[in-house]
Amino acid sequence: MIFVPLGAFAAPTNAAIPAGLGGAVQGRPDMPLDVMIERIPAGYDPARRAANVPAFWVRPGYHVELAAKLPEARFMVADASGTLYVSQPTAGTIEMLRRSGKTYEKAGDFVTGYPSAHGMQVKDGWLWFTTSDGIHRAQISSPPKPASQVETILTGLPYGGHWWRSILATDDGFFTSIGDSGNINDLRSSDREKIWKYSLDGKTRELWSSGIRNTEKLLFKPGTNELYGCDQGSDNFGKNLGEVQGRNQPVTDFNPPDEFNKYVKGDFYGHPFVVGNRIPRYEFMNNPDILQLAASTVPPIWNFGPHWAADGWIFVQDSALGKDFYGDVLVALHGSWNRTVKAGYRIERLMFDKIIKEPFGSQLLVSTLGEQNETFARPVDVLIEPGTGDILFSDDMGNRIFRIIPDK
Ligand SMILES: [Ca+2]
Repeated sequence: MIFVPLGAFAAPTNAAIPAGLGGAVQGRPDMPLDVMIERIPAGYDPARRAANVPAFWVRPGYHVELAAKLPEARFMVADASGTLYVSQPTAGTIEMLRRSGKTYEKAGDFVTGYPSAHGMQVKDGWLWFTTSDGIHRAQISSPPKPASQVETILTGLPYGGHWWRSILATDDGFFTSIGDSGNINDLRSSDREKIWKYSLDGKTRELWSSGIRNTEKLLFKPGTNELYGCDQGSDNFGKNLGEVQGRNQPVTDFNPPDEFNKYVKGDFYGHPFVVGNRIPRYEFMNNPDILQLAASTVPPIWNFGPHWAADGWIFVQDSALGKDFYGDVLVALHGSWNRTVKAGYRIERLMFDKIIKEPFGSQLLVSTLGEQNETFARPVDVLIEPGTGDILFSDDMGNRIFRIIPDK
């Protein structure tokens, strides 16, 4: 995903499929459609979605219902009592929702007046949340009430560019990530393109990892202190070869991947010099240290498709999905904005080998692109719903939260 000014990101930016893809892939008018278009399986079965759900592709074995309508629904967390908190960065609000059966009703604003409020975490009775320039927390209550007081723990983080901040509070500190100010800026000497670990009071910090482009959510693998996150790949990979965005970009359309990374203290993850599995970007080919940078880059433990825009994600533990999903990851992919043909726009399951505990495959659960590549939703975050174990995912284009339910 490219950085966009706050307030503009919710707008769908994808053009419709160009008429006649031969014109879109100059030099290869024979390129088959199925190379350019995502291979969404046939069988858009309307029985797999409720009447008020758009014409998504839904994996056989599941169905999708509408759970809530909420403007600008971005990230989601739930507390122990089942209150759902949803961030609305442009409004600067974190909204509370309560479930009534299979749908949600508004239960008031938890906080207002925090523009760019985005990342959230519930820990020990507090809701930690981020704005672009800071980290805050407020006490939660049951039944839900607006926060009586917000503690600002950290201010002064760089604003603008990739403005989304992650938050992962632990017993001895908190992690946050700061992305590139643009597409491929060399910001090695700045605070950006890094994951930081701060003391709980925000007064001291240590560098955790570097070479990050835009990681919006950090989580420990359950039961461990291993830190993971998705990182969104850069744009215009083929520009130096003469590509023209939107008309003739055969290289960029397929490069680089979005990444799922294990972030180890002290390690470097490549950005902006090296993408995916240690491939240098053309812009940096003549750097005298490019091979050294490639050698020091930790490759992703999984590569998602290019421009899929991996946003929120979660490790699955107990869920309605069954034991087979335990230890897997679910990812909400917001979808491409500048690929010739749209890609991403999905809820994807990243499957972990149960013995060696590493990813071995990924599986499409729901595509929010229609049969004609129409955009019906842009997924932002995903959550296992307390009490039911269903999957919820948010959509900041249609201002909705959907529920994915396994067939009984
Ligand atoms: Ca990387």
